[in-house]
Amino acid sequence: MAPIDYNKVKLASAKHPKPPGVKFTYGTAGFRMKAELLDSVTFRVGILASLRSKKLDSKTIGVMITASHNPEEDNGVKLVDPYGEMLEQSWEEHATKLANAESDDDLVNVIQDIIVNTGLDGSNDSSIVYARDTRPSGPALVAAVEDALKVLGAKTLDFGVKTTPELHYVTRCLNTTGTEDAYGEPTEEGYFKKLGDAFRELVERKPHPSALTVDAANGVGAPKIRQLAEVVGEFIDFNVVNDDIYTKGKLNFQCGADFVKTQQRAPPGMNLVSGVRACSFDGDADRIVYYYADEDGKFRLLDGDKIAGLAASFIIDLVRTAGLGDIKIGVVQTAYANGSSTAYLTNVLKVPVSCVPTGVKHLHHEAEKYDVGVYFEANGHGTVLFSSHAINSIRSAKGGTPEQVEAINRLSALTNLINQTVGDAISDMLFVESILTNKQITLKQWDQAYTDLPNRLVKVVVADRHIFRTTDAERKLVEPKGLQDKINTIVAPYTEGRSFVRPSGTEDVVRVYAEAATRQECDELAFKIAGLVFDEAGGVGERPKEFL
Ligand code: G16
Repeated sequence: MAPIDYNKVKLASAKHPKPPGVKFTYGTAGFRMKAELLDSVTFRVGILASLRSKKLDSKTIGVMITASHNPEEDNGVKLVDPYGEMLEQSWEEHATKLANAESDDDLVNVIQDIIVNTGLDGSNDSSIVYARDTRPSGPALVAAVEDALKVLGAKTLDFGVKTTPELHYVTRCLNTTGTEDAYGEPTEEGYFKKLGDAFRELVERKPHPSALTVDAANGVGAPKIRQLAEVVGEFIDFNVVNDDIYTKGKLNFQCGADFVKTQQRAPPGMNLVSGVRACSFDGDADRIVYYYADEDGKFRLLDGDKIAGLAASFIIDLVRTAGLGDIKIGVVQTAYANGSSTAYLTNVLKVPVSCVPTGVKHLHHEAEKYDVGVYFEANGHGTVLFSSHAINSIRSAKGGTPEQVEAINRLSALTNLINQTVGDAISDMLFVESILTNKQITLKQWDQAYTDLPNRLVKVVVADRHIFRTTDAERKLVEPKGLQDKINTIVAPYTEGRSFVRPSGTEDVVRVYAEAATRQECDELAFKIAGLVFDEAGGVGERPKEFL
């Protein structure tokens, strides 16, 4: 216990000056921008992490340095709360104020304001665990965080180069060890052992599927999947591609989940012929999408919506078979969810579906409202949450028949297999593989649950994306004024047409989504709306082109 020495804070801060004229915002997943602009931000996020820990009775807070799916030259930093969830939203404002303090004196003033406004005791101890992905800019940004933690006397654990979900996992483990909510061993070995044991329980004694090609986006997922293979290798063969984490410029370049989802094709160089089973991670391995080629060699995507449908239908069946009818299951999506997926969940699986704004932080909290909350963004980011009621019901259930006992055991294994802190490509991959193995179905059979409406996601660069404001879970624009009416007029004639526009919280672009009954209508609609945004809201550079 020691009070904060503000002179030392100022001296340390002077080594991490804020670049003048830059405005930082804590966006969809923390601060994210060109790495060269982030030194002061990461230093200050280190300060915020320590303050957050002090506020929460010295619980361990996680700091992750990553820009996930963004290009390699970007980086980012975000905080993880004690149970592995994203930073509580009310603290995002503190983060933004700290990051934008112009001088060292201003920084001290903001720290003091946070202390007063949150009622925290600045002399409390603090404890921080931090990790980074494989970006070349990572070590210098870690050093900036460490400078802040040192000056505030925080207890620290350097978790090294890890996937983002591993950092979320270990944060929760560190805070629950020795309690009845203990989540696992707070080590990487503990993480792989937990997943490996649960996967073994779900798939042993079943015929194994053919090898899985994993595109690791030339990111941290590549070495991690090799570690995973050491614990589950007897049940599944991985063929890892795009695993070059050393050559500059390769991270997320023409590969990875975001490329595959937005381009709707396999990464160049992957030999995706009929019969190959493939999936892609993103740069920090918190997203996953699956795909295959049909008999005609046509690319078929199984995105986050398809994973949500597969997961929900499997869990619904297990809960029913186990006789645990009081467990209420729900699915959470965003506006990007394909219209066909929402119709499938609602009309076929008959589960309640909620729609929330983009960002795991929004989906996670909505999913907590169910006993079993399945949440997935179409981009492949998602997980399943089991409430304590659900976990207690599963653990205490005995089952009267062998089928019931088996269903209960599988549900129990799922609660260990699924990383309930955040979307996790490795855990989600094992989850999907265990469902496919249990059902003994192919990717094509999984795909047949419903047919996606053709859809298109376009990025439009504008002078200031902050002029865009949305409502209704981002499905409608409020500002720029009048733009939504024009969008409505363009969409109206399209069969099953839908389109919305929202500012990205991770990239300096505006995103345009469109779907319609046919590929031609969809592409035409996306082109028209993207052009409208470009023309009416300060488009920069080249006007969006037609899709040929
Ligand atoms: C992050 C968030 C996701 C979000 C994505 C894109 O993903 O964690 O929830 O869908 O950004 O957000 P936006 O459209 O606002 O740029 P990741 O994988 O980059 O961390």
